[in-house]
Amino acid sequence: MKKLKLVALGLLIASSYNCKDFKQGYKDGMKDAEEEVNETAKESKEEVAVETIKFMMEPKSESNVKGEVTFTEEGGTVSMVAMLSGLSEGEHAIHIHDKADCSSADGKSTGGHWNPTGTPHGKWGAAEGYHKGDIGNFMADAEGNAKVEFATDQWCIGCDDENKNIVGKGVIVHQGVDDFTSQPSGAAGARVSCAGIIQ
Ligand SMILES: [Cu+2]
Ligand SMILES: [Zn+2]
Repeated sequence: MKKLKLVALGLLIASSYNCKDFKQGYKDGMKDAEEEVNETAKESKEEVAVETIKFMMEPKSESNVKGEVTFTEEGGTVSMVAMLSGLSEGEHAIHIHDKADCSSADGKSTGGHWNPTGTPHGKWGAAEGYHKGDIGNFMADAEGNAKVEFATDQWCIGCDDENKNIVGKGVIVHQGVDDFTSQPSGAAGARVSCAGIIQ
């Protein structure tokens, strides 16, 4: 009888140990599953954070300059790529102007340079100051084509910071070159292509 009791106790201990083991194993499994869910949520959140907007650039001031401009925001940086054709060979200026309104034939409906910080016109990054729209100059090849690339963490697409938000502004390509010193716009000449940044 005593022997039987001992065996029963032994079984009880063994089974409770197994049960605890199983529970621990189950818990670990749950933890893995939770981590997996968190990882998936994180990945999809990052995917949502990439935003791309694209616009056609239309000829202005009786030019043939057209193309498209794309803005992509990822990880706090906005990248701009403009693909242009119909330019004269050589250097031209490109800026972001104050309004998304390309309705006028000369592109002046976009207003002056986008300048939310009230600083002088200048070369991007200059210590003396520069406009948030002062992208600068680029080169067109002998066929009149150009690819303009620019990236900055000082812009955003549709955020609440009006010192950074490019939505509601306009992209202007000029016939001439930005001298980075003439105020308020670098004496870059006629506005030959325009796109409104409208979300
Ligand atoms: Cu301009
Ligand atoms: Zn400027």
